[in-house]
Amino acid sequence: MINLYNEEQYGAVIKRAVNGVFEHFNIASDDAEVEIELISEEEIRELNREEREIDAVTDVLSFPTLNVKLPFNYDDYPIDVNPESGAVMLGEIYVCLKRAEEQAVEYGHSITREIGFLVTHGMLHLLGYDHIDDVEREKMELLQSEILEKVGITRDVQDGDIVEEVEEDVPFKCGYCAILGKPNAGKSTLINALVGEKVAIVSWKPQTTRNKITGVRNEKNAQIIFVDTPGLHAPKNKLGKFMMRSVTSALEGVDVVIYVIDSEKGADNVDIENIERYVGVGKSVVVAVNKVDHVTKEKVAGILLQLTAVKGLKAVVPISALRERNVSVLCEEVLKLLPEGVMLYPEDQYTDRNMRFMASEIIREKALRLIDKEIPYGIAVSVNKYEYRDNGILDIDADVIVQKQAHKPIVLGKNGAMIKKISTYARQDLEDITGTKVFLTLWVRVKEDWRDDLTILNNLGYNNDDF
Ligand SMILES: Nc1nc2c(ncn2[C@@H]2O[C@H](COP(=O)(O)OP(=O)(O)OP(=O)(O)O)[C@@H](O)[C@H]2O)c(=O)[nH]1
Ligand SMILES: [Mg+2]
Repeated sequence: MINLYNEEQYGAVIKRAVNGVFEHFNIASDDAEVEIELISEEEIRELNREEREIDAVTDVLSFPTLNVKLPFNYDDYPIDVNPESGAVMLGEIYVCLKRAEEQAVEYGHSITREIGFLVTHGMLHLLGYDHIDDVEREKMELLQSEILEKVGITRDVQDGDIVEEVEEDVPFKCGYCAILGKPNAGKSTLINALVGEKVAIVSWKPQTTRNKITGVRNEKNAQIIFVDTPGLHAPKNKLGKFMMRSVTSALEGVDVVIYVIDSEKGADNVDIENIERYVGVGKSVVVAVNKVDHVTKEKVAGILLQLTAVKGLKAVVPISALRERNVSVLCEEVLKLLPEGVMLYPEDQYTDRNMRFMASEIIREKALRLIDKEIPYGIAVSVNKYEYRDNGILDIDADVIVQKQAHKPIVLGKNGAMIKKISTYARQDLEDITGTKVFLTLWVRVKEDWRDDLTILNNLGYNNDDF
């Protein structure tokens, strides 16, 4: 990122030089920021006097704000980030225009080349290079020449040769991508990583997700609308049937399918059949081989090899959704397959689900994570009150519904310890998400075999209008 002051004529070469240095050091241009100004002889002399106690005109001055450690890592400088731009401020560079003009004549090349040279020199200073002795000087000069050569600011470049690079007119893409796979494969972890926000709850218990949930990712020239779905399984009750119908409905109208495989378990016949079915109905299928952080390279290679036999796959990407490894590569593969289209969600909206739904899911997540055994599968959460008081405090009252009388004491715990724990963890998450103080009241209620009771299912929001 470059903040350029009073410069129009040589803006293009300055940007070319700065970006050349960024690229050389693998610094994303959004991650770092520099200020550059072309100034007069008087101004540079004054700066030189004030800052370095040298009362003389010079060609270039640079003032680093940090001791940069190379390779540059954005996360190493949390307190040096400019809150407005989100970039790490590297420092300032001042070039004396008059001096640059004189030196250009002296060396017999254009002013453009001279300014490009001086800016590159200043940039290297900001990154810690110096010419204190001959060895250091030689190192810096070599690097300087290499970068200038790479970006085409050569000795024979003429004024007017380097012009602003116009961005290509890339068409905007927008489309839906459903995330499917067996229970516990890591679909919800993946959608959260892709969106950069928690849109879906996660637990190590299979069948955590019960509804399809939308999460939006915005790129510079694209919007991808991901849809998380319940894990594919043979339903044993009406809730299970609803869950599988919500998968079918998520598939309608999607352009791309990410099929997630748990590399610990490998791809079995059911996975292969599922993938072939989606390819067969004309979906563009990308397979994500997940949890590679937890298995050997040989195991991953075996799965990749196995998948080469499946016809019609657009891509197979090994990933770790949990560690966010290769997630952007996966995203690029999806992006290639999306149609052109206009943005469907406003840029600041990252899910289609409201906070009432999120509150009930977060409470359910804590119950799933904290309570052992089979009981969590029979738990539903119904939020009865979600209201802000005048003083900004958020009151949430919810029922934690269990399907058998015998489960109630387990969810309550000894002296209410378990429900208190669920409530504490859920409240902390809800306060983080809403940014307000939350008063959470939970009640444990029994609704016998609610998972097979259509009326209760509908009341809990599991109905055909709301897959
Ligand atoms: N080691 C490892 N664990 C992962 C990874 N991705 C997900 N998990 C874990 O796998 C478990 C299941 O993750 P979820 O994201 O809830 O899986 P899901 O596919 O959405 O599961 P259902 O909603 O039940 O279908 C959780 O314990 C996650 O922390 C990964 O990349 N590496
Ligand atoms: Mg899930």
